[in-house]
Amino acid sequence: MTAPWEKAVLFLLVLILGGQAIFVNSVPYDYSATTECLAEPLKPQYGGGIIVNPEFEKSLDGWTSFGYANVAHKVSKSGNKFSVAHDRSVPHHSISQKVQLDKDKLYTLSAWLRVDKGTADVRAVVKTRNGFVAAGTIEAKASCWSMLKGGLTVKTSGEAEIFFESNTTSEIWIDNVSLQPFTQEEWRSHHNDTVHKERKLTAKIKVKDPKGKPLAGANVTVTPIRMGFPFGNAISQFILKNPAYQEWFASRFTHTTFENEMKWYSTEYTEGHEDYTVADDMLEFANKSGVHVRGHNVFWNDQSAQMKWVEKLTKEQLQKAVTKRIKSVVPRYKGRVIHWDVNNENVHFNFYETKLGPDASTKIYKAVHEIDPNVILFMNDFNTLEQLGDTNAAPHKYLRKFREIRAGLPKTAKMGIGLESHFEVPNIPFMRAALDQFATMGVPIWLTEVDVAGTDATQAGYLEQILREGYSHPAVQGIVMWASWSPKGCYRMCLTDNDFKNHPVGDLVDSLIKEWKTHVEGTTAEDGSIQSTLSHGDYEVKVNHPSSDAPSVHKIKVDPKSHEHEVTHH
Ligand SMILES: *[C@@H]1O[C@H](CO)[C@@H](O)[C@H](O)[C@H]1NC(C)=O
Ligand SMILES: *[C@@H]1O[C@H](CO)[C@@H](O)[C@H](O)[C@H]1NC(C)=O
Ligand SMILES: *[C@@H]1O[C@H](CO)[C@@H](O)[C@H](O)[C@H]1NC(C)=O
Ligand SMILES: *[C@@H]1O[C@H](CO)[C@@H](O)[C@H](O)[C@H]1NC(C)=O
Ligand SMILES: *[C@@H]1O[C@H](CO)[C@@H](O)[C@H](O)[C@H]1NC(C)=O
Ligand SMILES: [Ca+2]
Repeated sequence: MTAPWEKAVLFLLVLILGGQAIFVNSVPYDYSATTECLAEPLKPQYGGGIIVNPEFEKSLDGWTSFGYANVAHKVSKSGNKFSVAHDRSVPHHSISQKVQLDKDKLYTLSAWLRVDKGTADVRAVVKTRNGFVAAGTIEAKASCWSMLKGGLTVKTSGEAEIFFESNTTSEIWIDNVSLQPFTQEEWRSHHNDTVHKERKLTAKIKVKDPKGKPLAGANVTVTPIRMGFPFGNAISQFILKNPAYQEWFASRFTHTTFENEMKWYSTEYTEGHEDYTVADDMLEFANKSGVHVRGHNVFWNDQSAQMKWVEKLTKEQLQKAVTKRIKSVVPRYKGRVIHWDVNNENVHFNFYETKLGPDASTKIYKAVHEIDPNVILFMNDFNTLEQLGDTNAAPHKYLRKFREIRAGLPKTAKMGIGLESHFEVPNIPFMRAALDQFATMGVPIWLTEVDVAGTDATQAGYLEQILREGYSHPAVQGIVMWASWSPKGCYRMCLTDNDFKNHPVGDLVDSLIKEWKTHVEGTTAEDGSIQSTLSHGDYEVKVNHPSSDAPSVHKIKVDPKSHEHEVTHH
């Protein structure tokens, strides 16, 4: 564990732009989070930020009772001082602090919480002039301290009041609260830092002549062929007979998910009549285009997504049908899909648990793993990053299910965290704080179904914030959007019209792809080499030198395993 406050020390960033020195005081972002409940919690992040008396060292200075709760100051056996809100007759009777918030800033919040009996969902809420804004939620326990991590932005600047509410009336214990503001510029500098550390590297290309001697003064053009960071979009069966759709898709994306075509209700709508023709053809198209496929899905845990014939099965019959489905679809696509969404949306829904018992999901994950030990087993669900209103899918709820399944699998099984990301209005500081919590699992995190509701006026702006945040979070390993095209319209977001001319969201996606790819030109030095910062990916290297009439063309892959390349110019 890193000491968070060390990272929070202000540092001075000097940017030299066009010969001008610009000084930016930038607070680095603290990505750490703790999702274990601890006996002795950790220090407040950023020394508490703008919170007064964040550790309750100075009694209750800065804090007041909210509603009609009574507030006490207590000292633990080990000497830690904290506050307790008690005699709470309704959820929001609690303890609070007044803060000044700025509408142009992004706020990251953290706090350590505990209750005196049982467990409770505790939420951090900020009362603003425009109403209440939820900033984070956690399950607090009586035996240990839990870290809440969240964030918010506000619509108008001015005084606000932060407090903690719970779904029970037990005591809430509070300590080490932090509210750290960031300017937009600082937030962007966090993105930039991650992009430089995680998505790019300094690559060296050494050009030699056929005799193996370094070739100085050669002109080198490095052109991107394919992004290294997985960036994809869903597709529908309409792509099979539509060359314009194929061309539009294949020239942009590295990864895909089939919207419906691999789902059980698509491959065995009628009991016993399996038909994989459409899914097979789509897989062939993807493979031919160099596009990797996320398998979606073996099962979907939503009652309303079941076929009539499945709903009617007895427990024993359903168990047989489930086994048959796994043995049919998983071997068929073994080695051809990189991920499986195994029992889709099993944080929200429990069709199979209801019918087959509480360990139904775990058994299904295990069976898929036994057939395809290399495929990454994803838990795919919504409202984990999108919004705080759906407490059933808060990060800690998702992680509870994730841990339960992981505990039932062999250590060798690979799991992944799939965050659907169907957004309305994004809360970007909350999204980042939620990703920080998922990152504590140390497994691949993908945004699997990104889209944004709404109209041209807001959609592209929100989509940009979401995609940049995902691309720039150190723990996110891939992004797939949920904008498959159909002549009757898309699920919620179409990138193009029916002639594959971009809508504003399509233009945004294209400009991000362009930004995330790098293109360089230069001349080799005396030692025959050229060095440059390149995004991970596949490149074409074209070399021109007076020693030959024709350029030579080479292909290289730039990733953390290979940043030095030698090419021979003929
Ligand atoms: C708060 O942080 C202090 C160190 O600054 C630590 O000693 C204390 O245990 C923490 N308290 C809680 C409840 O996390
Ligand atoms: C409050 O939340 C906890 C933790 O999720 C849950 O176990 C409990 O049943 C909830 N209590 C009420 C009264 O809703
Ligand atoms: C972006 O980050 C890199 C590495 O952290 C740094 O060298 C560069 O100056 C930054 N650029 C901007 C515009 O912040
Ligand atoms: C296409 O299929 C071949 C043969 O199965 C495989 O080696 C290759 O990795 C696939 N390509 C992609 C992009 O999935
Ligand atoms: C190399 O590039 C320079 C500048 O762009 C150009 O003048 C020169 O002709 C090029 N040489 C070759 C061999 O292509
Ligand atoms: Ca304390």
